[in-house]
Amino acid sequence: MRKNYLLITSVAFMLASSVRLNAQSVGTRGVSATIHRVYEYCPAPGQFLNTMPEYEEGDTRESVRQKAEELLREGGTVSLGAFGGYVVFGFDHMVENRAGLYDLQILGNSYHADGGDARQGGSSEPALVFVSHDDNGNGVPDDKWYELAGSEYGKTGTWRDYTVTYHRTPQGHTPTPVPNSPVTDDTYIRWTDSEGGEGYLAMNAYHRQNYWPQWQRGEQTLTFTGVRLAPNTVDKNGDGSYFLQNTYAWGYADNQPNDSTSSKLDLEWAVDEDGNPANLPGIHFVKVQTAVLQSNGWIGESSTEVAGAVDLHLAGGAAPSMGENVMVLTFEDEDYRGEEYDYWSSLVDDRQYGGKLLYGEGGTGVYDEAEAYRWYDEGNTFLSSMLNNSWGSWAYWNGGIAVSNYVDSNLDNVPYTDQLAVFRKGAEAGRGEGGHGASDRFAVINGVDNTFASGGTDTRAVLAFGDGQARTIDHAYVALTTYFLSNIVNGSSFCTAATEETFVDLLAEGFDAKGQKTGTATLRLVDGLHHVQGWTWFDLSALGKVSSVKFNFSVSDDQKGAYGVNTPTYVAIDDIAVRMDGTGTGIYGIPGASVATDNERMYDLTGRLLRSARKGQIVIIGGRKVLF
Ligand SMILES: [Ca+2]
Ligand SMILES: [Ca+2]
Ligand SMILES: [Ca+2]
Ligand SMILES: [Ca+2]
Repeated sequence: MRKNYLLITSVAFMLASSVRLNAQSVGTRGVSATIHRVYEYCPAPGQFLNTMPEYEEGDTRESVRQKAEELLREGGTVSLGAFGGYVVFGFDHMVENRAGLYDLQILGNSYHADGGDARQGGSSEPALVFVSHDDNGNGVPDDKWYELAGSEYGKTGTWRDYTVTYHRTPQGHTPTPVPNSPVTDDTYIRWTDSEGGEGYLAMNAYHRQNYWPQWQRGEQTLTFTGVRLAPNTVDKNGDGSYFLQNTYAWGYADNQPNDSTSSKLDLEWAVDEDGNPANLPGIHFVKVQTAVLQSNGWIGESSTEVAGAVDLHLAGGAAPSMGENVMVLTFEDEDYRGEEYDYWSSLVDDRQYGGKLLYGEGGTGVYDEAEAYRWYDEGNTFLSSMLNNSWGSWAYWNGGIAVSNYVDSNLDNVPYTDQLAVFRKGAEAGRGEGGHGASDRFAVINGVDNTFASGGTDTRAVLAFGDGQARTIDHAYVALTTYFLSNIVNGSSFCTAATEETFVDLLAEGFDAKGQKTGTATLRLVDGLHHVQGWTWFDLSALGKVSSVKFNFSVSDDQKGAYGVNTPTYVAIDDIAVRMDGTGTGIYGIPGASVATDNERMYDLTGRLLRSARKGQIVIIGGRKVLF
């Protein structure tokens, strides 16, 4: 069978010279807006290895580092290779972290292409970005590193402390070509990982040089540890002819195009190893590390390119990182815009279960609607919520959204009476600092639609705009409660512990003013033995303008019983961001990312403009790789 290689988007080819964007020095205060020094260049194997920078006989780790430094200072591009490969570089000054503004941008060669779905697709080869402040002032990156928590932080597909070992191709290795394909060796470089997985980096006909860093050819294995993002590649036609890399929303390098706001980075996102905000005044050093491990047939493995970095405050690109007209419901007293001094605190019940606020004086709910537990973020997001009613009584067990400040890390035999505590690694049982960004308060959603089971009830919690206006909710942050997580990890008399087959999804169902459903947004909380870690970004923008949202859960069969879902449906939510003008630019500028390339022009694989192409030549037109 002859495959059609026409009009195929490439993952990993080079547009090196065409992306030499604006990384030149800016003369302000004698400092440079771009990379000053490369401290380490440690790529993993990959199809662009030994070509960018170019390896020459006799090169050492140090001479290759110098070449990478020269390239990056002059607006050139270096390849980091497959998963784990990295570069560490620095600026000649501190890149400031200014409140509410993007601060830093890593340039890459990502572009959007036709065929993308809700997640814009194209060539996205995301890398994690780590940053460091020169605490000891010695000008060397020997200080604490912080991770920029991007849109995939904490999600079930994001694996921390993931290790991959590449094994050097043995002497006398016999290539495994894929018939009628540019793949010349499908078993070229073997890798093994810390999860018991293994696979190969393939060699393709476009890149026939050695893919192993030649200055390290004496080494039999190369091992890298980092954060792995879920694979983002899609075989669009199902026959291996068109691979599309979905972009992740924000917070990575070589993921969104350089001209997209979503490629910019806010140092506010820096967190330590436990997910606590770093609160850095600024940074001096940056580490960029390839975060995906995936092969894409004939176009080879995904491998991040770095084409420079920019201090946006010096270069003049520091747009507001919170978007225009976005308000956030934080559940913090100081952010409340109404009259009451301690509004959100006053809504935290004095015990987690059976308290007066959520269950009434008698402990069985209140029977007068005027007394039902409710809240309203008046003058801010205008979001509101009220406990559900069942048989004339309003109580939290009927479903609702309760304000909380309880925090705990114990997962052994957590009783149902501990329903309002958010799980935070290492935290003592207590109150405060459990919310997103170590804030004091958040809310706990409880309820599920169990009407699929006989005898099951509908207790979905409702979030609604209290002023009757429909708006787009951009996103919220979600974390697990200790009660939920203890059941998932250890099981209980209600619910079995998760196995490889288990999943639990949080659903946000949008409704317009007429009660018509606008859509459903899904966040996977549990995926087999992986679960959400820390506060995790939940994109709600696809629901469009909504008057209300109902939260629901969808679970695998092992989590169901005679009355519906057995898993305790309690999940924490915080920092709910609303676009106030109905349209808005969206937080972090996610929507409206542009298509990067000019449809009229044709480039060769090194990015040179072409007037014509010869038969059999692969060129780039409109961001797509085309075989003539
Ligand atoms: Ca900032
Ligand atoms: Ca790239
Ligand atoms: Ca230092
Ligand atoms: Ca909060």
